Amino acid sequence: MGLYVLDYGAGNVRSVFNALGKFGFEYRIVEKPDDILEATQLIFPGVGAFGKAMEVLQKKGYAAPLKQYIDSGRPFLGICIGLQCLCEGSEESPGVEGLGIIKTTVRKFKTNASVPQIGWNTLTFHRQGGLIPAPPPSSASVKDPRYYFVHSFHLDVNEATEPWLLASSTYGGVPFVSAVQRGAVIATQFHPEKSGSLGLEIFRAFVEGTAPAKIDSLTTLVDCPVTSSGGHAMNNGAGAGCGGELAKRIIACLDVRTNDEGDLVVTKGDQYDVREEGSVRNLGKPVALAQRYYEEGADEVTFLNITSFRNSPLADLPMLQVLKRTSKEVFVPLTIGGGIRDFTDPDGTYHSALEVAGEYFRSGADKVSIGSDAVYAAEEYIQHQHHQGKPPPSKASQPSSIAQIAEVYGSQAVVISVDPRRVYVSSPGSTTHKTIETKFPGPAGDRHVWYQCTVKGGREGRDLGVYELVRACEAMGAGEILLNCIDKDGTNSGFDLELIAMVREAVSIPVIASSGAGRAEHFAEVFEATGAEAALAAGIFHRGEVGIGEVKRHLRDRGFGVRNA
Ligand code: 1PR
Repeated sequence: MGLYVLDYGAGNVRSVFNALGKFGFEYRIVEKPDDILEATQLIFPGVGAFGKAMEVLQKKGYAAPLKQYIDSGRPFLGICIGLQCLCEGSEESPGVEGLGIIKTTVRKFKTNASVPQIGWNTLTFHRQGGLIPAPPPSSASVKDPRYYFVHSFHLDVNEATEPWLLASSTYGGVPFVSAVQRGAVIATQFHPEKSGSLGLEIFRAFVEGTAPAKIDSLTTLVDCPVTSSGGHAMNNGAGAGCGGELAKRIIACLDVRTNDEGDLVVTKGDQYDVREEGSVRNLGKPVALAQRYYEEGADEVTFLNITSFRNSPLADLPMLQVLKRTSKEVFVPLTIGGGIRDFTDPDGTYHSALEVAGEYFRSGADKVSIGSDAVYAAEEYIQHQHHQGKPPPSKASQPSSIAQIAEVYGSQAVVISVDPRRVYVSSPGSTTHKTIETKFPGPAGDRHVWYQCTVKGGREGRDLGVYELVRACEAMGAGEILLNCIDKDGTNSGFDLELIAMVREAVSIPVIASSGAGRAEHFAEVFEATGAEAALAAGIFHRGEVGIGEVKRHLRDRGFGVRNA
């Protein structure tokens, strides 16, 4: 009896526990197949890969009881993979059978937009009165409500999904199912546990049982084109009434380290130098600051543990505590970076990067960001490419940390944090790295530049260009690029548009522009000039010079879709 949560072992289930905890709801975790049959309410959250999820469900003997539970019509809330598993199969894992409740196959996004879809999208309601409140059609008071999505695969809006369809959205011109409901069986492609207060209300309505019963008697509000073939419906992304544009994301970044007094503080560098008059700059406490940014409307919060390369990350209990405490209060995606790599403890115990990442996910992170280790992995990957046809270099045949983490937690959970600096050259031919012609010549008047990757927080330059790095990381399975720039960091002079445009073109995964934001206009500028999907800032938010709300209002006035403006 009671509310159960099915934790199949991948992704950030802690956020769902935190969302339930916020309302004081009691729940149990499914530990054996009988728990599913005994439940009176069941939540199946999940990110990660379809094949992995189904494999675990089968192995633990959960698949059959789950199907039985859902067929009985008892209250069910599936999230992301918890929706996709209801289908017959997925292009993500050919040959793997799903639960077969919704008679369709989950498909990969085929669009020119960057995949995965990461960010805040709107819903178009096909029925009213379901678990997710549809704004009244004439309401001007509800401003563009948005929910957080992160996925590469989706359910088509087609004849098979139509009987289930509660809401759809559009991404890159492709309409897809964003929520289904049949009686008390509900599932969302988006993550309510990461969709701020709107998302939390979905948990409340589900557990309190206030919404579900009404849905079956409803009429279709909006006709999203339905295809009979199961293929994509035709949609120009604008006129068909199937959702709008993905919002540009504004991310607050907290560089965290221990100061000379031994306290964990948020700091901020000027071109990565975080010391002022000999001491580490202290701009506040990590949890309190993250919570403030959440309340001010940040779409994501990123923590970078900037001295992690010196220590063993698993021993970094304060950082894990920061994540645990933050995720109890902050219901937007949390990224943690710093020290995601293989390492060996002083006592000789070996820990893989996957293990380190797993510890962060279990502590409340939705994504991990890999810096130095991504550079080493890319170097090996490129070297391996050069050796094609010859015996591979020693370690290159082992999967990189990027590949390992992406396989278990999904690409969308792996961010690559890049710390480049400009290197001027007289002509493109004078280096093997990809160069661009710059509008800002170097001190000696050189008009060509390549961007050198660094490791260890910018302390060591490598013989690797950013262009080559990001392409290699995408090929290894990374889901997003966090693109810093040492030359611009802390300068308030605007983003390095040339760097960001180059990287935006190099990869098809989302790019987060970072370093140099000084005014709200800089955000509009970077989105207009480069097409970056998100922009991150630190100093201006910490010092209170520009608020997140101000940035969003400016973007909205300039015609960008934003959340909460
Ligand atoms: O190499 O995997 O252990 O990761 C270390 C991580 O720590 C990397 O993501 C690296 O970027 C970060 N890091 C290391 N040293 C520093 C430092 O500042 N001394 N911080 C550092 C990097 C850069 C940004 C910053 C933006 C925006 N911080 O994320 O927040 O530049 O700043 P602004 O808006 O004030 O201009 P690993």
